[in-house]
Amino acid sequence: MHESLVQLRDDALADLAAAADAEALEAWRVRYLSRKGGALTTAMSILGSLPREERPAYGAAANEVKAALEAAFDARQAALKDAALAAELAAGAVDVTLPGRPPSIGHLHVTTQNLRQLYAVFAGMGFEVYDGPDVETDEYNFGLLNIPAYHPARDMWDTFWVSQNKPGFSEKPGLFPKLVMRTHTSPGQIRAMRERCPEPIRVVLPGKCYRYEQITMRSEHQFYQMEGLAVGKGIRMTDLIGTLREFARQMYGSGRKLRVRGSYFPFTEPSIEADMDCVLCDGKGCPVCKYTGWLEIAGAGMVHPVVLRNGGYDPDVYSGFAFGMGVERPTMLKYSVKDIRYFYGNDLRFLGQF
Ligand code: FA5
Repeated sequence: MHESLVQLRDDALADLAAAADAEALEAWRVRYLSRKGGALTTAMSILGSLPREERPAYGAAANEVKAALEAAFDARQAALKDAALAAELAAGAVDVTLPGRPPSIGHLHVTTQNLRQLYAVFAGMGFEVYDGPDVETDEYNFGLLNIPAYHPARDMWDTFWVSQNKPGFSEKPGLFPKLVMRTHTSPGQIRAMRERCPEPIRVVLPGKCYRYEQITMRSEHQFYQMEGLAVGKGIRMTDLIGTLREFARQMYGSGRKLRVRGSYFPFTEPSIEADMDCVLCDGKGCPVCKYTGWLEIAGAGMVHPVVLRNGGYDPDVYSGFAFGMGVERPTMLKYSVKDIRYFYGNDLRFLGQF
């Protein structure tokens, strides 16, 4: 082979081996294989100046070098691509020996925790949980609880009415029952009584209540209540007071004191408010109990004879007591939560504390 071709081939292969990336590879291709001014083209161009008898051998050798360089180029290009891919894979590889990221584990909402605690305390006194619907008829929410349409006590429960787009509803008012989002859990009393009558009853009725209220730090338009109802023969006010005292002690500590004050609810007669001595200052007086030493825990009373009758029980034979308590407000007192809106604002910084 012509010496200059051997030199060209060896130089080119050495340079190719040193080309470490795509850019260097392209520069090499231009330098050696480019048709315009590439080293091989230049080597071919001297063919005409050679003696005639040397030309075939030179031409064949030049083609051989060209084929060798092209094959070497392809091989180098493939090798560099493979190396780049391998480097990319290595950089993005999952290291299976690294410790895993711990999944964040949730827990029950503080209201659910409280409700379960309430169920447990009352279950210990023989009360079972009884569920009523969130959407009630006007009759169950008010009428059967001795709150007729004109009764001023209806103002105590500003109400979300449920619109009913049933055909014929507007033309024939009264044909369909008027529906409300229940304003309290008390309508469940009627449901439990009508289902169980004439059996004795001991139930708690938890659930969400809805009131068309101004939202403030103490008042939400959706909040939980838990109702209690006991019906049977010979049930007296002292049973009610004993039940609430036992509840206060189990829930808030064995030394808790209970006091009752006269009150008014249309569905209980007589009606009371039950207070316990303040859990934060032990009854000495603090900002939470507004320096009275007492915290309100429930509205309650003896089931009104009209309500007993509406539930199917003869008030001359049966008697009963009922109580109703909020869930969020006592929790606010227990944990010094300043604003009721935190409960359902879904801020994990708040909820994670419980
Ligand atoms: C009632 O709703 C009566 N049904 C309770 C009752 C039942 C009395 C059985 C007698 C016998 P009251 O409107 O006071 O009562 O509400 C009871 C509790 O619900 C309140 O003490 C309070 O803790 C809670 N509550 C009422 N309105 C709101 C509100 N807007 N936001 C948060 N909690 C509220």
